[in-house]
Amino acid sequence: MFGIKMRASREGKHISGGERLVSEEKIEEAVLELLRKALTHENGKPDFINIKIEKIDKVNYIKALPIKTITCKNKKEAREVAKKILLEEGIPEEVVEKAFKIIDKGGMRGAAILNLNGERLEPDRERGVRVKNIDTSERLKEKILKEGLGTERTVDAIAIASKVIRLGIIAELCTSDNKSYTTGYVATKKGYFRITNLKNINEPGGRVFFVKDIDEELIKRLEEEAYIIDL
Ligand code: PML
Repeated sequence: MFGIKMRASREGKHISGGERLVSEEKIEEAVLELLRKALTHENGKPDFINIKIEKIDKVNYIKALPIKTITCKNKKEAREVAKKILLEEGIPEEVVEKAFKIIDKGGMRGAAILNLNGERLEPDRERGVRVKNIDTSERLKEKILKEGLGTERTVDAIAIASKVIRLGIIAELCTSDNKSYTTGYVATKKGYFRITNLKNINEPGGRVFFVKDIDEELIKRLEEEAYIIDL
């Protein structure tokens, strides 16, 4: 398999990124798809696009978390729903509130990591931890889109969420960087809960992983181990 990664920026500021894990004969198609994504992103036109292709020796196949959408009428209601799911996983309320502040501030390319005392554990606070070497199988992607379980954003995010939960992260909270995309999610071992209106239009987004503890080895696995998420 080959990992293909794209990142696009303007005046040094990140605009979009994406990745695919594909067999050799699909490289060309995947590169074009990522290039199109870079050139048409709603957050702006890039002046720099980087596309990297590398061979990956070992790929793990895992099942996607079950997807459920919870419709909320506004951000306040959505935050209550997210909080309830996180409290059920044993995340203290003050740690959930801290996570909301982190995603609302935005500006991180990767995820912040919080332990149950609310301490930040990611080694680089500007960058965060970036979950890489992931993709969604064609049939899972088709199921999500055809059955209306989610959107293209879900197809990307279910790969991140399923991998991190498999690696032992207790829960993930996420809102999109895309200005107009207001549906976010909470993922736990019980599922991937899409929550509408988890942020307001034009607000930044972010990602937080909740852990008991984390070490260098787990960060390396989150960033490097390759996973294709399937049905
Ligand atoms: C992102 O843009 O990376 C976050 C995606 C959130 C997806 C929520 C959904 O499933 O609709």
